[in-house]
Amino acid sequence: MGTERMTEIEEEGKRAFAEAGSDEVLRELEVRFFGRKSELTAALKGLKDLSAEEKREIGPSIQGTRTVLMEAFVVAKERVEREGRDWESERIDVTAPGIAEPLGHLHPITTMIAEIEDIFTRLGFDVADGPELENEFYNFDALNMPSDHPARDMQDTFWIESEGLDTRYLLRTHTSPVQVRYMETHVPPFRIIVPGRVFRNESTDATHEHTFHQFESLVVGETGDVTVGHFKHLAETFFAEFFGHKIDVRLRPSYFPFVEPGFEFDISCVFCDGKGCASCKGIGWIEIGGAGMVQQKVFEAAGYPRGKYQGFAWGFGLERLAMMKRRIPDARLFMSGDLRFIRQF
Ligand code: FA5
Repeated sequence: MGTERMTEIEEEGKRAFAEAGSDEVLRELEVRFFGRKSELTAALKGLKDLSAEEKREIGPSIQGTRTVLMEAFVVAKERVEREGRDWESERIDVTAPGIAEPLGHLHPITTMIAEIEDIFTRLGFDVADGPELENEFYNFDALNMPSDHPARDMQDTFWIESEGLDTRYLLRTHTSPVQVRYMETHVPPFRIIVPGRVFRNESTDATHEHTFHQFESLVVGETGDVTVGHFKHLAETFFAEFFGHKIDVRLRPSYFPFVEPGFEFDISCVFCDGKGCASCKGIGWIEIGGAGMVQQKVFEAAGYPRGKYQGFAWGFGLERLAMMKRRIPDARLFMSGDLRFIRQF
């Protein structure tokens, strides 16, 4: 078989592959040109019987024809596949609106903590925190409430079984224990805020939940540097920023063992501007939290010398503030896990 025959096969094959219109035809052509009984295969097999000179003469043309036809076959295969596709059924409308994945978002209390932290950090406050599982010393004793102190009954407590331990554990009833924890490791002057979750073993209603959030603040300096006047000004500044308009703060004498003098503080009603409405029961003021000048016994519990420092502490409930700002009727909604409520924020 000579090189002329190879050229003929090549031409014939190229034409046949170019004209092939279906998979079946292609399979037939594959057998015809590359199959065991094809002329090409026979020619390749026959090479071994040729002399070296003949091999040199005809070998390359056999190989060349095979390569050309293989390429023609691949091209034809791709073309047949492309032509056979139902492109219309595969059309993608890139302008069709997508299907939105459901997205979660921050809990309203979390958002409010961030908002309040933002206001205080702009005023130069640091943010501190402490454990929710607290021990008796920090939650009570260090705050001037030894175990026989009647004030312990003011906050109904979830006690943790602590048998065999060297101290009794509980779920903290307020954020005030962080005052002592912070002072143990810091030297005045400082100003901090402490947002946190607290727990009380009490029956619930629209303004009482067993699990809620408090915001504590503590400002301490050398004796004479920090006064009740500073507290009132700070509270008015904070609440005005928080509600977006001027707010008055008033103090009423009250008792908390860890402050002396102690106060409860009210803000002018945010709904009627102090004129008197249903929300403030016609009084014009709304009760917000507790405050006072830090008891020297608390400084002593934290390891400070008596009389060297002076400061104020205050704390308020976050749910009650959120209820006021967003007009939410029930404190129990926040921890209810009801997504219909959460999704509104
Ligand atoms: C305290 O917890 C003091 N630690 C606050 C304090 C700090 C006083 C620093 C002095 C100096 P009281 O028990 O009143 O105080 O709680 C403070 C606030 O938490 C209340 O004014 C109220 O807004 C909120 N609160 C109390 N109990 C609940 C409850 N069960 N559900 C929702 N909010 C509550």
